[in-house]
Amino acid sequence: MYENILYEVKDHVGYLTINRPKALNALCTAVLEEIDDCLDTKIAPDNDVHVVVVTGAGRAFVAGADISEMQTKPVLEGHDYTELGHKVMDKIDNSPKVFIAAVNGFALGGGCELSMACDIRIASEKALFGQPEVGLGITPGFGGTQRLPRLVGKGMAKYMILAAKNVKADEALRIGLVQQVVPAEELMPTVEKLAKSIAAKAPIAVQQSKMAINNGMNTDLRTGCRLEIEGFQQCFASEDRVEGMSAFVEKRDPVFQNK
Ligand code: CO8
Repeated sequence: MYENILYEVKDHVGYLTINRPKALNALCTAVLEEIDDCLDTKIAPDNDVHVVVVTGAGRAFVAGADISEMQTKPVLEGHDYTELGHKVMDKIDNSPKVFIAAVNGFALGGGCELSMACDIRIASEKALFGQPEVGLGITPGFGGTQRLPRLVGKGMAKYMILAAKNVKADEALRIGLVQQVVPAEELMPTVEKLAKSIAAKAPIAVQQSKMAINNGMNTDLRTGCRLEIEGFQQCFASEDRVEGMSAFVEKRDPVFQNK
């Protein structure tokens, strides 16, 4: 039983909600440890869940790392805290499952970083993104200096990080930080529909595509294309590839078995 997060599964989709609304879902150590545990013990071993939605309870997605907690930390403990945050973000980023951030409100600092560790970001019109850390005397510490430029380019990332410029949902869409913006009341239905549509695809094909994109972005084009060939070959050897192509030829919906 968790105190700061909620996790449930509906129709083969996992829903992870950061549930500390009084502190705008700030990521204190306890929250990060609970997310870490949930990723290891509930999400990773569940072969029925291929897509996970991450959102926040109340008016924020996540308003950042917990500033009150950080304020009291000596230097070394602070280092452990940033390691813990990175560990959680890396687990999400490198998971074979697809993570969708349903960004319902403030996504600042560690909140923006949590959304960027996810594969896809869908935002409510009320969402606000930013990396305000330099105003607190720190750099982004959960991957922001690395994931933000990879998503929006170096210039815009520097504008947001060095000048601590927040961007509203429409601007986040324009710069490619989010993939879709919807009215607040449509956020969860939109994300649910997207999650189900991904969950209905061949899991091995979705996983291999995610891995090829992620690993390819960290290498040169030639090596990336080799990674794609390896992933493609694994898919081609799978039963789900036979099912997907047979279903097309037979003009019916495929039934994938994750084999
Ligand atoms: N940490 C702790 N508490 C927070 C945080 C936070 N990040 N954000 C909000 N809260 C708390 C407030 O203190 C307040 O608590 P209380 O009611 O007890 O006073 C409650 O949430 C509601 O907040 P506000 O009253 O401030 O609500 P407003 O609507 O007036 O403002 C804002 C909302 C604009 C989001 C404002 O709360 C704010 O600016 N929050 C801080 C945003 C921020 O700077 N985030 C970045 C944090 S640093 C970070 O994420 C670095 C990550 C890497 C760390 C690595 C460490 C080694």
